[in-house]
Amino acid sequence: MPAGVYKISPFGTSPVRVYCDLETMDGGWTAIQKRVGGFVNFDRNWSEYKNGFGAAEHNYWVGNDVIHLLTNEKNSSLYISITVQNGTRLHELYNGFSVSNETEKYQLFLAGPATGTLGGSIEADYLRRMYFSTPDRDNDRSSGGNSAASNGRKGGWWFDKCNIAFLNGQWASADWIWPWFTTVLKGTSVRETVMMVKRH
Ligand SMILES: [Ca+2]
Repeated sequence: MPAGVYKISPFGTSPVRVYCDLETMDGGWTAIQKRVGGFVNFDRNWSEYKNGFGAAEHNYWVGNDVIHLLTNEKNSSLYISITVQNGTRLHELYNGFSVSNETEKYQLFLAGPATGTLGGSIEADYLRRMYFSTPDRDNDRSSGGNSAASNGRKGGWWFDKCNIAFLNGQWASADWIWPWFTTVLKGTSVRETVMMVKRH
């Protein structure tokens, strides 16, 4: 079974098309986010992030409800990779990853230790227990506004008061602030991103 797009039905849902990586670290990875080329806009509202958008062949967000279903048994790992413009693929692995349901604002749980080449321990500290925000839904920890709608962001994510990691920014833009602090600091540096999950 080669890497590619497959249909899954997590816990009896209607089939969802996902990209599967069958090579990285023994394979078995289901991509919940994938971006290459940037021709799908990630500046989307709550409902779109809930239900997913884009196409698994190139650029997509699988949907927060599906991410919850895939991870709610709390036995999943998260693998993130960012390929930068010179072709170097940086990655980070977290042994624990889950996302709660919509009522709980898709709260993120992330457990270390983080291992990889992106450098992810401070990201784990920032992301851990954050709620999901979108431009039309402010669940961040900033009382001054909505990070998901601010300049340099404009996309759904688990924002704190600001962010030091953000993979859903404006593609190839200098305004895409900090895809991954401290290793990938501008959206112009990003050629490809993938977020993948696998059950232990
Ligand atoms: Ca706020």
